Amino acid sequence: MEKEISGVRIQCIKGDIAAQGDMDAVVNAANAELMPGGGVAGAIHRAAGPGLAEECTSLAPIKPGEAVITGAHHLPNRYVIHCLGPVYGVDKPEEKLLANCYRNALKRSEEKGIRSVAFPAISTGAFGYPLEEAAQVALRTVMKEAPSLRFVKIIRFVLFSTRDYAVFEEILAQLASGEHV
Ligand code: AR6
Repeated sequence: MEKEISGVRIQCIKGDIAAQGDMDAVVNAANAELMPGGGVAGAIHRAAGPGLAEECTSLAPIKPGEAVITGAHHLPNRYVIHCLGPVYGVDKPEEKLLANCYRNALKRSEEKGIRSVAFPAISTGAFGYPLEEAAQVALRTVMKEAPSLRFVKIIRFVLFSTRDYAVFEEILAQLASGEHV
């Protein structure tokens, strides 16, 4: 599913964030230390190889809402952008911190002239952010940023489960048609 907003193609697909070979950059749902973990971070570090964790060492720790960029090592992309999402119920205000992740990841992308970037649903796994709420924040934030992007032309949300995909797809359709905005 795809919607075009201010010349930016916003896509939702079901898939694996570590297997997005047609994208310039992929976003990692990182931990503060930028080390391998479970979920997205595990998949990204496994596919990238140990060089990624080595490169990350000098950039850590990061705070909730921040984003840092590294090379992609053995991943089929040019860059990895590492975001630390808020832990739901702990890092507050959650909504602002989660929106900052998406905004800052797009900022890092623009600085490098990146044209396509793929995001996972940050904070919705180990960090416990309810999926619908997180999807609203993620999609509203990238739609709000779209008009000011010079380089980024494709923003892809890569959802791991059929249910997660269905939620993102529905909210993107609603927001793009102007309902509930
Ligand atoms: N591709 C796309 N999405 C995935 C993948 C994948 N390969 N694997 C899981 N997801 P999480 P968080 C989905 O836990 O909540 C880590 O251990 C998953 O179903 O990866 O931000 C880090 O080290 C969920 O919907 O990220 C941190 O400590 C979403 O991606 C902590 O977890 C995010 O789940 C970060 O927690």
